[in-house]
Amino acid sequence: MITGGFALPIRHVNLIIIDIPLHVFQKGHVISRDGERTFVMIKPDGVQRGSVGDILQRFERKGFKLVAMKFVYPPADIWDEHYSDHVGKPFFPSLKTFMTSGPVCVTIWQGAHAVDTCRNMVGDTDPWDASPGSIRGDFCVNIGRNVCMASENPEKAAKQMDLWFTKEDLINYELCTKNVLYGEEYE
Ligand SMILES: Nc1nc2c(ncn2[C@@H]2O[C@H](COP(=O)(O)OP(=O)(O)OP(=O)(O)O)[C@@H](O)[C@H]2O)c(=O)[nH]1
Ligand SMILES: [Mg+2]
Repeated sequence: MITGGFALPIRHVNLIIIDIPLHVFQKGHVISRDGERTFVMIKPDGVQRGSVGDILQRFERKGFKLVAMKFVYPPADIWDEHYSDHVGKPFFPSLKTFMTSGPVCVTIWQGAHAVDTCRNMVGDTDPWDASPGSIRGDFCVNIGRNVCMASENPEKAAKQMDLWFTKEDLINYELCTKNVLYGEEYE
């Protein structure tokens, strides 16, 4: 029952009905089979614990397309840019030291809603909060050793992909499972 509020000035509303498929409005944009790209890194602890394969397999199993991958010893100063939001925070010096301590595996994945989905698959920053089933929920116990990262939004994804990869590093190929993965709801 409506108990309060105000009357809408209906006479001023021009109701135009256009037949737009529902999926156009999901997450505010058209769902494309090509989707979007995001950046995922296996951190030094993930590498040292022999978890690179297990972690990457999760993104493959989900149906995302691997478009770039590098195994690198990162230069110390890259973290000032990569984690620019955290420079000056109390944990930044130890974060930078740890992230420079060993090789990391950096990747780019592509698919529908890749940014949000990969982030959810990685899980909450503190493994204490991370749900079982997420990577951090399943692989680690310490916020400073949380094995894996994924970009938090499309802007960060674009910045991080540019920081770690050149255009030439991206491999252009068709995923042969694309049609069976996406079906007819995707353009
Ligand atoms: N020791 C400590 N480390 C922190 C804390 N907050 C963040 N970190 C570390 O800094 C990293 C970056 O922090 P955020 O960007 O806020 O968290 P996030 O996006 O889940 O993590 P990334 O995927 O690594 O970017 C985290 O993954 C942690 O390893 C903190 O309060 N204490
Ligand atoms: Mg982050």
